[in-house]
Amino acid sequence: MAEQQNAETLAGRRVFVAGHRGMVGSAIVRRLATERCEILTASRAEMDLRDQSATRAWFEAQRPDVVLLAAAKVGGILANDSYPAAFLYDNLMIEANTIEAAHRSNVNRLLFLGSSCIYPKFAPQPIPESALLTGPLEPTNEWYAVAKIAGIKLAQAYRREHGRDYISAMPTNLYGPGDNYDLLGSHVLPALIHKAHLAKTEHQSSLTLWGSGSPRREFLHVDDLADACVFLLARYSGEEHVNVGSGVDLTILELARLVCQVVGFDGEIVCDTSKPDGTPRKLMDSSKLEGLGWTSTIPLREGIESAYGDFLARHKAG
Ligand code: GFB
Repeated sequence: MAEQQNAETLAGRRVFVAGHRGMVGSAIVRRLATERCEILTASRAEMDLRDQSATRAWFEAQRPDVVLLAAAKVGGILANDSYPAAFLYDNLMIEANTIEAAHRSNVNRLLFLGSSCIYPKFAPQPIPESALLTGPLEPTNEWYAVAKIAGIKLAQAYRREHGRDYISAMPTNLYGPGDNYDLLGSHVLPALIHKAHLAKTEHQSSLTLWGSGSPRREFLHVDDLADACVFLLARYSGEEHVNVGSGVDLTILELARLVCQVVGFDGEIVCDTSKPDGTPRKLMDSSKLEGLGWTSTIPLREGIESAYGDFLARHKAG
């Protein structure tokens, strides 16, 4: 059930952004700056969300009104595949501790952020929200996916049992300022920016892609996601999670060509098929969100140009 509320929802409220140092959390903090709310953040030293008592104590002391749960252990296909325990345990603890602590300290409004990898590997495309739990997951990220599915279910369970207005948003593959550009641990888009930059500046003849280059992915700029989160808090109340995508996908090879154009590398693109492809396609059906009145605004090329600017600034800063 969509619940119409006015855009004043956050005004004058104490809004806690969990994970404010990450790419998503920092984008949400930037977006909230225009909402006339009080933004609360906590460093990991102040509150490790994997620690139940530290989390409960912080919530009891700070008493936020609204929570955006953007804290998570994240990474690209190789990181997910290499650290299954960390991706499952850390994310389960973060979600369970934060949602329970929010409920105990009487937070009535919470937005949980998941991921498009919650859907089955061979889900219908574009993927509707109803595809959740209809088939086996993609093995390279099933640990993370199971944790994120548990987060959706926690939000639903606290709605049902305790009447809390907790909702979930499922973003597609994200990129933008503050991304992780590590060549091994990152997602594809920041990895390609880094690789193309190295190939250009080191005058290499080629750039190597992982996998076949044929998987299709949809990308959303993190500032669009942050805007969608604020929109959903103002306009949506319901048990079902909501997809947040750009509605456009492309192959990894097409993405690599685009990144190389933006960065200015015109050498060869080679595929390393010893690396995994992951799920063949992950285009989300975002018509539910569009039906509520929200669409993304940042075109991919423009977003990659600004992300390359962010990479250069961080790279120079060392
Ligand atoms: O972004 P990515 O790591 O994650 O990889 P997923 C997307 C596709 O890009 C895969 C290919 O087919 C990769 O093989 N790829 C090509 C590369 N070159 C590279 C490279 O240099 N680095 C990386 N990382 N990939 C993640 C999940 O899946 O999506 C997470 O593992 C999360 O759980 C995230 O849900 C949104 O899109 O395959």
